[in-house]
Amino acid sequence: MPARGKLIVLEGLDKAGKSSQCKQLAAKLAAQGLKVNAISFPDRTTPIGRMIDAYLKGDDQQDDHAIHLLFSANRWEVAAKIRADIDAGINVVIDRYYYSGCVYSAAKNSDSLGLAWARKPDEGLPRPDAVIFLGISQEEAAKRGGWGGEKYETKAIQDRVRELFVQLQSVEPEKQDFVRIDAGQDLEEVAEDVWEAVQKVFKRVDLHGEALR
Ligand code: DGP
Ligand code: NA
Ligand code: NA
Repeated sequence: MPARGKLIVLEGLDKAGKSSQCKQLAAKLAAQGLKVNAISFPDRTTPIGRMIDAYLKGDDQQDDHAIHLLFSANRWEVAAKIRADIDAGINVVIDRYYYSGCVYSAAKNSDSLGLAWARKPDEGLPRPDAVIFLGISQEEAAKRGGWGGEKYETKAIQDRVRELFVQLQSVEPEKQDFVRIDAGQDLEEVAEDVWEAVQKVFKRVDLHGEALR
């Protein structure tokens, strides 16, 4: 029986270089003759995704809980496909997942929407074999130029996102998922570190015949 696919997530703040690292990782896996499906959340192409896109680009004041549930639903829309891919031996690389999900929502509204509340609706989604966290200092992120104009791209929210990612990396079970990489290095060095981390994950999963959780 061929090995199952691996589920690898890349996470980080805006400007950490996730999208470009995801593309490179998917290309490297494909170059090894492995099957790979690269996806990104939020997926703005579905009907729910279009509502999220309008929220991110607009200045409407929708309720934060309602918005959070849309982001979660947008992940559930794809959950069965992710499991099917993994079973079929296709590796899945994801640009943001429920880790961003909790952190951004809690960053926006920490009064009534904490990390624990935000994590609930995503419980039961396929758990990644590893989350590669692209960590970048405030100073390095600032050098990469300003953010775009979307909803969470303000200094206040990004500072809070940074703190909450640190918090999330200290609670069980999420804590065990993270592999931290210094994304302030040159892009090629970051790509090498990502590749090294991913190879370790492949070895670990195949060696122990770990099932997808
Ligand atoms: P991206 O297209 O990957 O840059 O994501 C767009 C923005 O949406 C980004 O600022 C992070 C945020 N985001 C991603 N997932 C979630 C989520 O589940 N909940 C909330 N509130 N924000 C999210
Ligand atoms: Na973004
Ligand atoms: Na994304």
